[in-house]
Amino acid sequence: MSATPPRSTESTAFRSALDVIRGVEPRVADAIGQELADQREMLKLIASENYASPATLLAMGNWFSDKYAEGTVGRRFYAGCRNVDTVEALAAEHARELFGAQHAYAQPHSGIDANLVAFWAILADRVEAPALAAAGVRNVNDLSDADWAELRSAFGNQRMLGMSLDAGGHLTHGFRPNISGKMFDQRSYGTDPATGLIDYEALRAQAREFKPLVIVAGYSAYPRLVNFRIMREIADEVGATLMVDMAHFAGLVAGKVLTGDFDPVPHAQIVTTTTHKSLRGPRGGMVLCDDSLKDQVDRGCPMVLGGPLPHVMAAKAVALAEARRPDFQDYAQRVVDNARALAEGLMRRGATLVTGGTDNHLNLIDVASSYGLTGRQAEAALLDSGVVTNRNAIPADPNGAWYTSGIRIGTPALTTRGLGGAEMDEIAALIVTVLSATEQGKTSKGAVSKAQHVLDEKTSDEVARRASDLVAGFPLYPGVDLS
Ligand code: DSN
Repeated sequence: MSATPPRSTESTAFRSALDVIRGVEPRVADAIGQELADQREMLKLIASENYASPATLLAMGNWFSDKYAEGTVGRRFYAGCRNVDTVEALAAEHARELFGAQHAYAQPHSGIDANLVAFWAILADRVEAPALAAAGVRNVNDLSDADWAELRSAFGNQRMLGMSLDAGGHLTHGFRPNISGKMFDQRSYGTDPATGLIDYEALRAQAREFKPLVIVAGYSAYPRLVNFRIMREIADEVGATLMVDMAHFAGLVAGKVLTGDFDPVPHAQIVTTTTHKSLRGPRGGMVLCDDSLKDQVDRGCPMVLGGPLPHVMAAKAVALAEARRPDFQDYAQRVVDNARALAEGLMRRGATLVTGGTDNHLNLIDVASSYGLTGRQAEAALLDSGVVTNRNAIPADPNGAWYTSGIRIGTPALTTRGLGGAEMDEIAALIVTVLSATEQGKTSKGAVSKAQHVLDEKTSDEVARRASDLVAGFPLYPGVDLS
C-alpha cells in the first residue's frame, strides 16, 4: 500500500463516489461505508483474502464496465474497443514480465473460470486438435456427425490426477460435486499420513499406473512448498500436461519468495491464478501458459467465459504494476515470515499444526486433536472473539468437508496492514485462549453437536477487545477518511 497518492486525494475520491451513489440508493452507499468500517475492525486471517490498493479499487469503478469486448486484443467481436485493448494488453504485459511467462490471458473472472479455460485449452490441444487432423478438417463444424459424436465422447473420458480436497487441493481439481469432477475421470493424490507432505514417489507410481492426460498441482490448504520440477518430470514421464493452480501463492511467486523448483511458471505448461489473494489485486482470475497453448487459452471467451470485464482488467493491470515494484518482494517475504511466527506462537502454546508448521502464507490448525472441537465450532468461537478465520478439512478428516477438523489461517491481509512477528505471537495467544476455553455444545436432544459450541462471554469479549486494540494500531486504508 505504499506509493499511493496523498491522503486527501484518496479521501476525496472515495467520498465523492459515495456521495454520487448516495444520491441514488443511500442504503448501498451506507453498506459500502460500513464494509470499510467492518474490515478496519476485523482481525482477518482468511488465507485467501487481502486488501487491494486504493488505485486498484478505483480502477474498477468506472465506465469500462459498460463495454463489451469479446475476443482478444486487436481482434474483437465488437467495435470501439481500443481502450479495452490498452488495459488488457497492459495487464498481460505486466503479468508476462512479473512471472516470466510466454503468454498471459487476463480475462477470467475468477479462479474457477481460469481453471475451466485451462482445462478446455488442454482438451483442445490434446484431444480436439489430433481429431481434427485425423479427419483432415480445420474446424469442429466440418466434422461428420459420427466424428463429432466420437470427439464429444472423448472430451468426457479423459483422466486427471489432482490433489485431494482433504490434503489441501481445491474443489476444481476434480472433486466430483464440481464441474471438473464431472468432466474428467479423476483420481486424487494425497499426502503422506506420517508427515502430511506430498510423497512424490507415491505420486509418480500413481501417475504411471493411471496415465492421466492432466496432472493438476497447486492447493488452497497445504502449508508447505511444492516441487514443480519434480511434478513436471512425473508429468513428462507419463505424457501428461502439467497444470498448476497457483491462486493461493501467486503473490509469493510474484514477490520472488518461491523461486527455482518452487516457481511453477518455468515448469508447468499452463498456470492459473486468481488475482485477489496473496497477489493483492482485484477479484478475478488469469491464465499463464507457454506459446504451445496460447491460441487455445485465448479462446476462453466465449468458450467458457462470458464477456470480459474491462474494468477488472484495468484493475489487474494496476495491481500487477504494483507487484512489479521492489516493495512487493519485501511484502511477500513478510507474509511468509509472519506465517512462520504465527506457527511458532501456536505450537509453543500447544496447538497441533498439520505438517508441524508452514513454508508459505498459511497454517492449518488441527482443532480436533488439539482441542476436541470441529472446525465449525472453532471457527464460530473465534468469530465470536473478533478473529476471522475459516474452517477447513485436514488429511483423512474424521469430520468431513462440512464440519471439518481444521482451521485455516493466513497472513496476506494482516501483513498488508503492517502487522509483524510480535503481533503474530499475540494473535497466536488470542487463538489459543479462545480454543482452549471452547467446548462442544449439545443438540436440542442433548447429544454432542458438531455445530454448536460453548464459550464464556468474558473470554470472547476480552479476546475481541484485545484483537480490536491490536488492529487499531495498524490502520487500514489510512488515506481514506469517510467521516
Ligand atoms: N475460496 C478460495 C479459498 O478460500 O481458498 C479458493 O477458491
